[in-house]
Amino acid sequence: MSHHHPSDIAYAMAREKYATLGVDTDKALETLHNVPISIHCWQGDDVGGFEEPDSSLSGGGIAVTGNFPGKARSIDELRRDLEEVLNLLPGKHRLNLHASYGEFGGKKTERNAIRPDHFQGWIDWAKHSGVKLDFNSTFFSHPLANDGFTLSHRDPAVREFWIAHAGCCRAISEHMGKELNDTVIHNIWIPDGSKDLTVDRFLHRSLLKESLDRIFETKYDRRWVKDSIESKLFGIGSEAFVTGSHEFYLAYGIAGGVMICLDMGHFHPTESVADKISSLLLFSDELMLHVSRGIRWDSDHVVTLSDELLALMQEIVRAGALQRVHIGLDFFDASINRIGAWVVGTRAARKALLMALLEPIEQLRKLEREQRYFERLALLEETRMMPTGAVWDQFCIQNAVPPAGEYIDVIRKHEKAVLLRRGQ
Ligand code: RNT
Ligand code: ZN
Repeated sequence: MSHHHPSDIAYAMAREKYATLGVDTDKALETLHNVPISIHCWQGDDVGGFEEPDSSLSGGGIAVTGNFPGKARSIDELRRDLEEVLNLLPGKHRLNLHASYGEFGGKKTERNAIRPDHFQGWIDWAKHSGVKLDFNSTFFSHPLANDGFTLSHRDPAVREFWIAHAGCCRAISEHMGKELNDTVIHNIWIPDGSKDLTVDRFLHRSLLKESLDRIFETKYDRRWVKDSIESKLFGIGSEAFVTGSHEFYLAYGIAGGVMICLDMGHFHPTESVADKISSLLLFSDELMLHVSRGIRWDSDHVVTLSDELLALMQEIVRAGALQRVHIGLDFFDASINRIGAWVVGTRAARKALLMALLEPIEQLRKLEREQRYFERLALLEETRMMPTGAVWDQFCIQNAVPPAGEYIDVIRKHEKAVLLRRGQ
């Protein structure tokens, strides 16, 4: 490698500086490259999906705000947008699909009747694009979710419908796994809960437990499918009661051997999701994450390089758990360029991971062991001033994607040429 390009010189200097702290930047970049980030498909069309007739986002504790032009109107447009996104992202990626994103060929297909072939187009696209897949049952935006309850509904017929839906989704996940020779993580999040004081909490939670037991009765080879269950604190319309609370799924997951999914927006605003990692990993083999950014509430803002995000990645790396924690994204913003939102958020997640990998962990552990706490604090402070940016740019260049802020112009041009020409 010739050291003539300014970024090469910057990297050479950064590498030397990190070496003085005992950190090997080349090794960090190699690790960084191999950690997959599962990109959520739903940032591209405001969680609308492509069911017939159009179900779009309604009810169920999720809200998307904004009306920036250029939202993907078809699966074809969504795929092209994703390709644009992938071209601007360094490292390995997965695509996290929702059941409402199947190809139903213009026909109304009930959610308890969806099949693997409705997702064959996505599987082929994934093979072609070199990404692996994850999957989610879709328990919202549906007439049978309008009461605010699905798997924990009082009416057994409603529960049956949703149990069958999850059954279809797990079969689809298995098919995807076999086709891609990989493990698909199938996630369950339900909007179940009540706006106001609920007295029969025990009933709803027993019903949810029963429904989950039924769903997981069917066993799949963990080579192809692993399930995760995602809790929530509250949602719009479920302020007073949420059936699937953290305690519920934590207990269910540990007792039943099902992975927990932690969404960063689904806890009290001052609660540290990062600090849960080292506890959960002692009782569960694996974890799923929905990396998000809440502002005041579960607002699903575009992920940025925040202290919370950095702390989360640090805890994963410090616990040596990169193989056990699956990083997925979950944010949606319709008020800015959606491709830009995807790119900024995904790059931020990987930047945080890089910073965690560049931590002088051996030195920090030594200081801690020796109770030299001032020095530990000082070293942690000084790592903030290290030339991380130069290492990041090197990573982008190695991966043939724009370094630093060079993606901004690419997205601006694409907005003019493609997005602004799309109708609503
Ligand atoms: C909702 C959950 C859930 C959804 C996606 C679309 O609060 O976070 O994960 O955002 O499944
Ligand atoms: Zn989520």
